[in-house]
Amino acid sequence: MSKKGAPETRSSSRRQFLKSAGLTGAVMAAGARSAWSQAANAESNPENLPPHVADWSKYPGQGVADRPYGKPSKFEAHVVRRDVEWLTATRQSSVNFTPWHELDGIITPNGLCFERHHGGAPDISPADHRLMIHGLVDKPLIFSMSDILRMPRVNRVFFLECAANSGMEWRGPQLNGCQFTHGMIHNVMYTGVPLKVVLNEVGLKPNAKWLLVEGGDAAGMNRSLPMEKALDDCLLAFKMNGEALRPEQGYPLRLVVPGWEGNIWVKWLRRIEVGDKPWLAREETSKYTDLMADGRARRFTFVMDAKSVITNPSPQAPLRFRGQNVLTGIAWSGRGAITRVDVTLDGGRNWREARIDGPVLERSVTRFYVDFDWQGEELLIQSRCHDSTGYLQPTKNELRAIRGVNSIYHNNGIQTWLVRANGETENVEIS
Ligand SMILES: Nc1nc2c(c(=O)[nH]1)N[C@H]1C(S)=C(S)[C@@H](COP(=O)(O)O)O[C@H]1N2
Ligand SMILES: [Mo]
Repeated sequence: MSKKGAPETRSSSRRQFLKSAGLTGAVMAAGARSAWSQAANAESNPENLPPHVADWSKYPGQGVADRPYGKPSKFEAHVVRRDVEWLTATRQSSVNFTPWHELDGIITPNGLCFERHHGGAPDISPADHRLMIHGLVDKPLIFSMSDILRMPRVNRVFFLECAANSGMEWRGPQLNGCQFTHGMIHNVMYTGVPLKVVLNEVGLKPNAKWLLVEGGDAAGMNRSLPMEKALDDCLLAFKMNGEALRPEQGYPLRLVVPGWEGNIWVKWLRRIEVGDKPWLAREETSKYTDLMADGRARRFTFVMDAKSVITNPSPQAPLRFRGQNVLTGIAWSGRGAITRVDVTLDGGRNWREARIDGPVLERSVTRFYVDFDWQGEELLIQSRCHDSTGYLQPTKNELRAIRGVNSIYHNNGIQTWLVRANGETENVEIS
């Protein structure tokens, strides 16, 4: 760990990452390591323990007017999104990461959902926001937010994963913490209008096959979306986890493209152009290709394949006690539901089926547990998941055999953590 708690880099392959991601420059990272320790393990004040009467039992607490909008306890101040300063040239065109090692269940709290934007996050007045739909339609229309809020809406839980999640890890272990290796994913309940409802309203011409979806931010992010997906399960979302989208998640309107890479989930959605083919030259997609070993590139790799990671223990959440312990993690698949998760504690010699708990939904994060006993032995822990298509999460070497190591995107390989005898946990790989 560096002084400032920057995730450690283990080789120079980050240069390759920066280069391929079209990013330059390097500085430092945020989040002191000490702050990562779990508050529940901090030293106790004996004055507050039995047989004494705890301080907070002696006086009334705060009143209901003190918190018009509630915040977490001050003891949870270390539970924050973190960024890695050297990863991108600017803080506007950058990314921060979800602290999965501090979360449980399947829902990511809005304030902890990782952010990725290419031109900073605007805060747009809903009164001034418009969505224009034009091109191969019968009736081009401009929708206001109040138009959209009067259309039939649905509630759906989905994960959003950036295709670059785990992108640093192609050549070997890089970043010490699941927040950094796997933090470019969040999972929330969206409320929104099915895209097909709005497309029905404008009326599609017979040759309407693709949509160009475009954001209203300074980056004017745009991508080509095939009509089949648009009419299947995409949403125009205005709420997440019950409340309005946060500015950084596209307030007042974002596109939800279930199971597909985060890049196409355009935020601050202002325009949809309907056409008969993709807009290859113009769009961001030219960057979102997967370079393979032989120099050829995979394009239109929209779907996020099944993937899992153990969030506890992990480098930011070491084991602290011998005896009874809880191992937990998350699994997800852009192709369907998670049907099973296996966990090994001994580097793959023995696997056991993890206990899945909480809702199991398609294209959503699923939570798993292994309740185990630890006597201070060294562990090599991994999880691997199966999805409803019968797919099994591959090892990193299986992925490399097909894709080489020049990729940034779509790294869904099995993650290994080494738990040392003192409980400290590290990002490693076993061959
Ligand atoms: N308008 C706009 N939409 C955007 C982006 C952007 O920069 N501008 N970034 C995309 C990328 S690359 C990702 S991974 C997701 C991230 O969504 P989040 O910030 O809610 O995590 O938004 C996508 N939508
Ligand atoms: Mo992304």
